Amino acid sequence: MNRGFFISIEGLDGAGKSTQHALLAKHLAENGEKVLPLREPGATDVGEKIRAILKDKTFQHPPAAEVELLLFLASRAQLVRERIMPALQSGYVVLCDRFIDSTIAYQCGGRGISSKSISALHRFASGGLVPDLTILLDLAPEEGFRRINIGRKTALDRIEEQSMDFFRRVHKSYGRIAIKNPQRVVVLDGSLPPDSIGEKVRTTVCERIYRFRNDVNRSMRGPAI
Ligand code: T5A
Repeated sequence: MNRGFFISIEGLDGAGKSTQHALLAKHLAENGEKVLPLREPGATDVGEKIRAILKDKTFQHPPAAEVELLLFLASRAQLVRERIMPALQSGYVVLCDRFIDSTIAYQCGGRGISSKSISALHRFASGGLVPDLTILLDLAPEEGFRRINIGRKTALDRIEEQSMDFFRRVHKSYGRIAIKNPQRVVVLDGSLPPDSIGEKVRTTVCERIYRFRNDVNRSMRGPAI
C-alpha cells in the first residue's frame, strides 16, 4: 500500500500556524509531493458549517463545554472519513492546521474536560488516527494575542474572546503534550521570524518523511537473510 504521511501543525491562536502551513504546503508541492492542506475545524462542507457555529458569539446561551467538544469532534469525524483517510491511502502528505492536540489543549487544558473522555471520544470520532508528526509552534499567549489583534479587520470570535488565563492554561497543556509525546511532537520557537521557522519546519518534515519511507520500504522487503 502507498501509505501517505500525516502532519499536524499546532499552537495557540496567533502562533503562526497558518503562515507555516501555507509555506510548507508550497515547499512540498514544489518538490513533487502530492499535498493535501486542511484545517480544523472545517475543510469539508459539513465541517465549515460546524466551524461557523463554533465561532459564532451571537448565541444568547453559548454552547456548553461538552457541546463545543462534540462539535469539534463531529467536524473531525467527517474530515477523517471524507478527506484524510482517502488521501493517506493514495500516498498524499496530509497537512492539517490543528488536530487532536488542539482538543486536548483547549477542551481539557482550557475547559477542564477530562483527557480520558476526550481520548475515548477522539478514538470514536477519528478511528484513533494520530499524526505521524506534529509541529508545535510555541509562543507566549500574550504575544499570540498581540499578533492576532494587529491589523485585524474583523471582531474576535467566540474562542478568541476567552480570558488570558484560559490561553495560559491551553499553553501549559501544549507543553505537557510535548513532554508526553517526544517522538511525535517537535517543538519550535514561534517567536522567531517566519522564514527561520519555515526553514526549521522544512528540515524537520523532510527528514521525518525520508525516515518514514525508509522504514516502510524496509518492512515491505522483510528481514534481511
Ligand atoms: N479549537 C480548535 C479548539 O478549541 N479545539 C479543537 O479541537 C480545535 C481543532 C480555531 C479555533 O478553534 C479552537 C482553537 C482556535 O481558537 P482558527 O481561526 O482556525 O480557530 O484559529 P487559529 O488556528 O488559531 O488561527 P490564527 O490565524 O488565529 O492563528 P495562527 O494560524 O497560528 O497564526 P497566523 O499564521 O494566522 O498568524 C497570525 C498573525 O501573526 C503574523 C501573521 O502575519 C498574522 O498577522 N505572524 C507572525 N508575526 C511575527 N513572527 C512570526 N513568526 C509570525 N508568524 C505569523
